[in-house]
Amino acid sequence: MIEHGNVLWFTGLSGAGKTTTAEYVKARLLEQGRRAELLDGDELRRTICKGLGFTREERLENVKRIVYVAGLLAKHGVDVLVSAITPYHEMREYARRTLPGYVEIYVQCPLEECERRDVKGLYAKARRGELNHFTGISDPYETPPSPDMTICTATASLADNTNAILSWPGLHAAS
Ligand code: GGZ
Repeated sequence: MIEHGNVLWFTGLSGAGKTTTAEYVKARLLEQGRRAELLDGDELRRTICKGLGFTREERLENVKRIVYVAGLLAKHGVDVLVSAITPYHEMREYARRTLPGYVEIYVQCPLEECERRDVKGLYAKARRGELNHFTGISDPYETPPSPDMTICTATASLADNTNAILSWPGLHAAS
C-alpha cells in the first residue's frame, strides 16, 4: 500500500515568506528521495483558479480547489506543500478535516514587516485603495489559534525554519 503523503499547509500574510520557505522544504524533501510538489496560491490563480477574486466566497472556492488537488497528490504518496494565505478559520478547518496528513504551518510575520518588504507592490496599491479585499489591510487574516507549527520569518533564518519543519515529529519524512 502506498504511504499517504504529508500535506504541509503554509498559511500567513502576503509577503510573509510562505512560498520561499515551502520551496526550500520541497528541495530538501526531494533530496531525501521523497516525491514532493508545491501548490502555490498565486500561481494557481493563473491556472485552475483563474477568474476567482478575493471575496470570502471566492477565497473559499479557491481553497476547495487547492484541497482537491492536494488530496489527489497526497493519496499517491506525494508530499504536498501548499502556499496560500488561507485567511479564515473556516477554510483551514475544511482543509484539516478533508486532508489526511494535513500539517498547518503558520508563517508568522508582522504586517509592518510584510508591508515594508512589499515585494510585488501590492500593499502600496491596497493602501492607495487600488486593491479591494486585501488581506491585512482591507480584509481580515484570522490568526490560527492552534497551528501544528509556527515559524517566524522576521526573526529566524530560512535555514532554521526549514530545519524546524523537517524535524517536526509528526512528519513521515523526518530528516
Ligand atoms: C490577498 C492578493 C490580493 C488580495 C492579489 N488579497 O503574496 P502573493 O500576492 O504573491 O500571493 C497572494 C495571492 C493570494 O492568493 P491565495 O490563493 O494565497 O489567497 S487565498 O488563500 O486567500 O485564497 C497575493 C495576491 O494573490 N493577491 N490580490 N486582495 N492577496
